[in-house]
Amino acid sequence: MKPVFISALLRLVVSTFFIFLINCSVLEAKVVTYDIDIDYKTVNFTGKDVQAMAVGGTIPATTIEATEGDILKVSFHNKMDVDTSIHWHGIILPNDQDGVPYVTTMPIRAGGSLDYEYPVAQSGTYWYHAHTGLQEQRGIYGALIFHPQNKTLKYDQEYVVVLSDWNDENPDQVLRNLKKDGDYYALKKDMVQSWYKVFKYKALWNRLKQSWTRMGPMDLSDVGYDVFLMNGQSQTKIGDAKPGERILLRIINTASSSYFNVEFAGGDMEVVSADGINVEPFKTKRMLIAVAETYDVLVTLPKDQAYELRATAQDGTGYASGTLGDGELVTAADIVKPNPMLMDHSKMDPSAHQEMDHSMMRHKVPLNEMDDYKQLRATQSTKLPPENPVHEVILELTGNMERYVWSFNGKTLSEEDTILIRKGENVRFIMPNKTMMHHPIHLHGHFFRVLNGQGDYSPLKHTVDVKPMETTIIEFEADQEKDWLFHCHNLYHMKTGMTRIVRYKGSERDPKLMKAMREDKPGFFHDWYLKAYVSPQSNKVDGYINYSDVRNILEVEWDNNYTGEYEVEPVYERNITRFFSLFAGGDFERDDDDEVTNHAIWGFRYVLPLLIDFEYRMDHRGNIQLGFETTLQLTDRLQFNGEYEIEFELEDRWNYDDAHIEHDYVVELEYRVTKNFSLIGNYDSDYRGGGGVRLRF
Ligand SMILES: [Cu+2]
Repeated sequence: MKPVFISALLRLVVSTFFIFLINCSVLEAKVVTYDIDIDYKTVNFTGKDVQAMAVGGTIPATTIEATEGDILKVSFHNKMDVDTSIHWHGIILPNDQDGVPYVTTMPIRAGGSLDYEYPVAQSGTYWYHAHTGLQEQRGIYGALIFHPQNKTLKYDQEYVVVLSDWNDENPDQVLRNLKKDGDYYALKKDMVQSWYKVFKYKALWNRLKQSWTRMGPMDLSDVGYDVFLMNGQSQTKIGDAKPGERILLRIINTASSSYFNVEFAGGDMEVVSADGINVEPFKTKRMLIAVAETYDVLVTLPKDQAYELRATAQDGTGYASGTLGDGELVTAADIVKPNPMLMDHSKMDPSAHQEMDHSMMRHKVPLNEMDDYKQLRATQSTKLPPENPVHEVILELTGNMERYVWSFNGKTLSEEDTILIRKGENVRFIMPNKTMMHHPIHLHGHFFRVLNGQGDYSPLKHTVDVKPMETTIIEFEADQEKDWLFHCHNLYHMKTGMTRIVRYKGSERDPKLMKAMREDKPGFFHDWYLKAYVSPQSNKVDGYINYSDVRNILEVEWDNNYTGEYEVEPVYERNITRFFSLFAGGDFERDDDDEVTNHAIWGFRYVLPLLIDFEYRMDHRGNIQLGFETTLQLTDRLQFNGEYEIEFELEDRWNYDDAHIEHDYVVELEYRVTKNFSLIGNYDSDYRGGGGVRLRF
């Protein structure tokens, strides 16, 4: 035979063999399909009917299950009149299946459908949720369970436990309220951090230290929720467990902004997996689960009784409860509502930790921030390939609670959208948290190592809780392509700017997505918010209007009395940092001598230690004015507002030789009857004393 023929024959045999192999693996992969509607649904969690959004007709959504090695095919049909989207949280999949509208995937159009299809390349407990607006808070979340091909853990039963938070109030309104006042829900949560409480709890030193460094008080949550849910109910029965059985609980925190302390009344929980990946098992009595994290725990019912699994919101404002087993109920211990007054995160280094724990116990504050992370240890080495170049990125977690803007390195997504990385590097994110809140930070499409002191066995996670005033370091091998979202999983923080796109250099986003984004203008994080008040009082009327986005503020402040005096001040203000802004505008005034002055003004505003707002202002005649303003929350409802101005008034323009000095001040006591209605008593150096009301809009 001719050699040409032999080689051709050989090629045929070899290629047939490979085609056979490929077919085998395709044949082996089972295709799991789901066909699911997304639609509005009327729910009633509080005694009031409210329109929610539901996937597959339920909240939480239909649990989607498959086995590692399967092909998962899910068709979603959007029956609503608004676009939606579904993101697969913690799943390694092709970029275009990730489900972030305009970034990786098209939105699921109002009235339209979208098909997902990807190979299931992992096992464990995960979840899925909407990535459009604040729809997740309205009900679009559910469990996603990928079973292992070979079960290594021994247990008799497994149950899914989906934790979430719910408000009847529309989440868009919740965000508008937070934009008006970052502490909007403090009263509802009974978490107002007043000076009365500072003295009551002898927390003066803490408070002074915090305000000296211009930090507001420690905060465990922004939103005051109506109810917390376990598998869609505030009280539920979990499975049909029998005493002695080993039960695997797949606990998923799908809440929009609540962390939960989870405790089981039947004894310790054995943590066997975190964020879907098995860890070295360890036992714990109680665990704090951050937003978007998942944990698998093993429990056993000691006797033939019912045992409570309780998930208490970290801020202590409520809990969701489930029972395992039948018979007389054994309840989990009540968790004392934490007292943020006594939490001093300015000295949270390991050596100080002991001290803090001690002082918290002395005040009967629960140790609800147990260090599960330190105990998390991978079952095999997670070391990154040492030959890869290392790319370090410092991402400070930053925020402005007063304006309710959350950001990385002081910039929101609308101002700086991408973190550029290269395929084949080991990327390390160093994240110092400069705020007084926890942030659950999540990266799409990757697992990262959390450097928690476990060395080569650092655990792999997709979501990590970064504690107030602490630094967390994560690292991962850049082994994907294109764009992946990286953000705080507190829905309201994500929406107001604490988001980035991790972009692989040299691989482009699908032009179809860019085009859709240009056409739809989803206006990510570029929203404008309005806040205003008016105070008719016996001696004067004053008012304030503020219309602002992330950096720009248009504001008008005015006051007048009933005899023709007035002052109106419209300005444009540009926020440079959390503490510093520039402004320019006009000042129009008529004083008690009927003298009218119209001045152009400009200057800067700066936040001084002890949270005193300072203003330096000059007008076009050279007059200079220094202003100081502060608010002290005295009790839950009573606050003191004070304002003091020194003016250097010139007889002649720009001639400082004969400047005369004037003092102006306003002091107010404001009693908040509701969030939008207050009683006011004031003394004003221009208008004398009086009283009245303040209406907020
Ligand atoms: Cu956050």
